[in-house]
Amino acid sequence: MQIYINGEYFSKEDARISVFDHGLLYGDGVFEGIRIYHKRVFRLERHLQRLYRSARYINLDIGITPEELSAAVLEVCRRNALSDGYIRLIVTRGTGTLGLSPKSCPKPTLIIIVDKLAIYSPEKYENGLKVLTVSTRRNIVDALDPQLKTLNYLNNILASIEAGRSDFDEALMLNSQGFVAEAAADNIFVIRDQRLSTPATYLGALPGITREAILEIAPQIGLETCETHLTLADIYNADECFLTGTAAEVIPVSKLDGRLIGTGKAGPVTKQIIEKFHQMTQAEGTPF
Ligand code: PXG
Repeated sequence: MQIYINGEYFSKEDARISVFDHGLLYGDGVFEGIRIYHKRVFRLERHLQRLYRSARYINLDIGITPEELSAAVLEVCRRNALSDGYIRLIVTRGTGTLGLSPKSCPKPTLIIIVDKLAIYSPEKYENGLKVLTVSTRRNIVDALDPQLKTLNYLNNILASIEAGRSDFDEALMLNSQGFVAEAAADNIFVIRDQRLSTPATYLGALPGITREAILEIAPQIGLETCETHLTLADIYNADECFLTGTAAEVIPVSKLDGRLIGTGKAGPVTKQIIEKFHQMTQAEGTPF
């Protein structure tokens, strides 16, 4: 494995950053998780756009252009020669002093890791996930906007711990007003009466790259789409429900808080969407 740090390559054992890096000290940074399918990077441009938006939000100058970063990502992919895998792109504020001011950090730390991906078992794609609505609410927009992908994932981690402690597969998070936001690391969709709905991003959902792809696929199979307010009642009473994310792709939800959703197995529309999404990942992507 060859890991990129600030323009240099290191083995997994030698890839190190300073304990004074503000990404570690304060979670001060941004990141992306990107998928490689068949030696092609899926929606690289959209991931880079989101990364630069996240960086702008935290007032971080990445220091190189999106074109240069894109070339670096593709070079790391080439060097690691994985035909299917996962890219983790991290930009931290860089090395500074123990004070939290970014003024002590002259240069950001840019890390690119390419690795194999750990995913849910095939059984979960057939029988669906058991999801728990957790008490941890999604970060509020006026404190840390969940539309950006920052290194500050404690909110999601606390949610994930809560669900895991009760042996659920995933956590569903509400926003501070009680509307459905998203799962701990995935977006949520419901299908009812041939309409596909997902929480609007301003309600606390990340604008997922997979979410975006699913919103493109839906009209192709005759579904209306809607980005809106959803409550728990909308999920409990859905015909079908699934989560989307770079790692999970499209995965059905069979149970939420003890309520069976639909038949409790992957529904027919969800299966169609999974099929279309697979076709998309096979056909698209930036080659390296
Ligand atoms: N919401 C949150 C909070 C996320 O972190 C998504 C939604 C889905 O977005 P994308 O763009 O991936 O469709 C994410 C993405 C991991 C891992 O290591 C997490 C994500 C992506 C890749 C890997 O658990 N989260």
